[in-house]
Amino acid sequence: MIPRFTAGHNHDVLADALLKSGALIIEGLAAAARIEAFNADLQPQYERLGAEFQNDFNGYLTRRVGGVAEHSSEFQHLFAHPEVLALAEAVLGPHCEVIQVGSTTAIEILPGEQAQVLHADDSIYPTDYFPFEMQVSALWALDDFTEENGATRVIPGSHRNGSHPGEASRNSLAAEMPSGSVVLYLGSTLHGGGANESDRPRRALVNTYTLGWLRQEENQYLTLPAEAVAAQPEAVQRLLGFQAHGPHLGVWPGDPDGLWFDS
Ligand SMILES: O=C(O)CCC(=O)C(=O)O
Repeated sequence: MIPRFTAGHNHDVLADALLKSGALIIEGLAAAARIEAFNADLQPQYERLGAEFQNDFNGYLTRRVGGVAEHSSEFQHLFAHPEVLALAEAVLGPHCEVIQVGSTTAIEILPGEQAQVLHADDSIYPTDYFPFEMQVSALWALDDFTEENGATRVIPGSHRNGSHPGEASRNSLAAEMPSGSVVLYLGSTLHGGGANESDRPRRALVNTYTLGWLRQEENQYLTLPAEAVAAQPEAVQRLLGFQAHGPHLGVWPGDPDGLWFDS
């Protein structure tokens, strides 16, 4: 079972559930109007760029868009949602000074797409060197997610400190949830997009958060135009990596904390 909560639940309870199960769902975290506006902003981008990301891993009936901060003014509200950030902080905060973005990806799984191979997002890092989680992913349902339309599949307990069930018992579960809900999973939790056997696309936004001293999966400094960064509130700019990690790592002349001349 994927633990399931509604918005406004106690953060400590949620953090415990995430660390124990490796995944959890929070229903009804974003208003329908916000999701509708985000989808409207992204639709032309799927048409323009979405097919460029098609490959064996992403699928050939899936359209993706990266660098999402540039494409919708609604992005910031999902990316910096306080309940999501509280959980990312709870998992990652003990191992870094500040957390930061890993990647931002809008995903449209089209009818007929097969299930994606199950994987752990933190496989991009040398996780064997570190005895703690390096990443948290927050995948927002931008349509109602059902088993039929390709709801993200998750294996609770498959994370590094989980029960590590044997291959035979590794049955993935569909993160069924209404639009505006989010499924969070640890970087080491096995998951993947489901097969879309419906006749409509299934849309999602997945943002990953990582330790502030790691390299970003999606390099925001070179991906986002300066105007797109400047349009974000300061807290979002910082989360996108536009702040140093501690007093010495990643400083630059425009550092918001004036660390450049101190380091
Ligand atoms: O689209 C989904 O449901 C999951 C996508 C995913 O896990 C990935 O591409 O890393």
